[in-house]
Amino acid sequence: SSPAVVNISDLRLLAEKRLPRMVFDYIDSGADREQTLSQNCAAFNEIFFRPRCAVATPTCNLTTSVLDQEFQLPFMLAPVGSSRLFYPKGEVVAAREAGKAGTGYTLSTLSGCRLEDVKEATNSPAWYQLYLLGGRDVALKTIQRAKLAGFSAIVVTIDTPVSGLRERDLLNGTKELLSRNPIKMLPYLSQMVVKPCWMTQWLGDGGLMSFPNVELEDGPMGYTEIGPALEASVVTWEDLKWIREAWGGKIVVKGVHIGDDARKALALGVDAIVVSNHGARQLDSVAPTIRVLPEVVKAVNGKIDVLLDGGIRRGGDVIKALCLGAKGVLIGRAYAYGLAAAGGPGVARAIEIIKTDVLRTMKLLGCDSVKSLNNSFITIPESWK
Ligand code: HOC
Repeated sequence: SSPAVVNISDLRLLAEKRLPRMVFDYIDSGADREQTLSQNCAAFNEIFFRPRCAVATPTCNLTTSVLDQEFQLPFMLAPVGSSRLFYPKGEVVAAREAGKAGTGYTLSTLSGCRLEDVKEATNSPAWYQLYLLGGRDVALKTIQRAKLAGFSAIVVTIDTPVSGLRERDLLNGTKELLSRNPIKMLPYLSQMVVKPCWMTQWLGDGGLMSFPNVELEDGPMGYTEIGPALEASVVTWEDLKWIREAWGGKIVVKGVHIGDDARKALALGVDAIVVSNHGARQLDSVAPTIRVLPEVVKAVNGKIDVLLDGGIRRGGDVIKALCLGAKGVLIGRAYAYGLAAAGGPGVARAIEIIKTDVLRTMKLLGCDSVKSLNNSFITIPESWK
């Protein structure tokens, strides 16, 4: 908890220092011209607070309940693929820190750690994010493992009918790195050798990335070739119905942008929705998530929980989303930078920064419980209404 790290941008700079370009940009970049990437953050600046002054709030309650589970904080950790590239045992490390803070962790299908080990690392709620890679049979094995391991919800991402175009990843050879084929990686090795600290830790953690929760057949080289599977995870409403039945527990749909899709998800019997544009990594030029949150909240009319991710870098952003009707938010890059900068202490610092921001902002707003936040605490642009 170095005093030099006062905000998430500071963690981002430390991550950039430690990581090879291909790994840093994998976290940092977005799709196409990255319009939505910058606007996810910038849109929060269009919302202004309306504080109640001369109000004492000696205690502030930050707990929220989502899917009937208690979270000590109104934010949880979002699924972030390939976290083991950022730091040894990255997914386990991040889940452990979420658990210590009393908040949730969502494990990506594209985890480098076994889902059982990740679940074991936390006593707080852990959700499993599912891609349909390799078809329903492959997914079914993972669903059964996730159930057995004790994940309390499955999160189905619906915005990946094809992978978004991340130009920085193309230039840097990120796909080649994930392909696990050392020959394909050769041209990009120079990015790694200039980061000896990362490289030593990465090799110590086993080196080449693997995806132990996606039980694909091994390719001709004797290892799982994840590359082609990363091109798409097509999930239709029919698939969602199948997943809901195969899982038989709480189900969250992630990647909703519009009221119509929210209503479809509701009709299908899902338990929660995440308003998400995949951290601006899929379709560029979609509206920032905070901008479309009111439409989705209105569409579900309080019948299920609505969460949001995208662009959260400060506690004030969390509070603005709650004022607009979200039950909580997910942070992705904010903690991934911390993980990449310093492992567990980096994730802990990211959580602490946002938590203390939330607490301070609540006091400045004159509100003593996040459950009491509503749209009377903010002003939004006329065009959002
Ligand atoms: C399966 C097709 O969520 C990311 C990950 C992977 C997206 C792959 C999409 O990098 O955003």
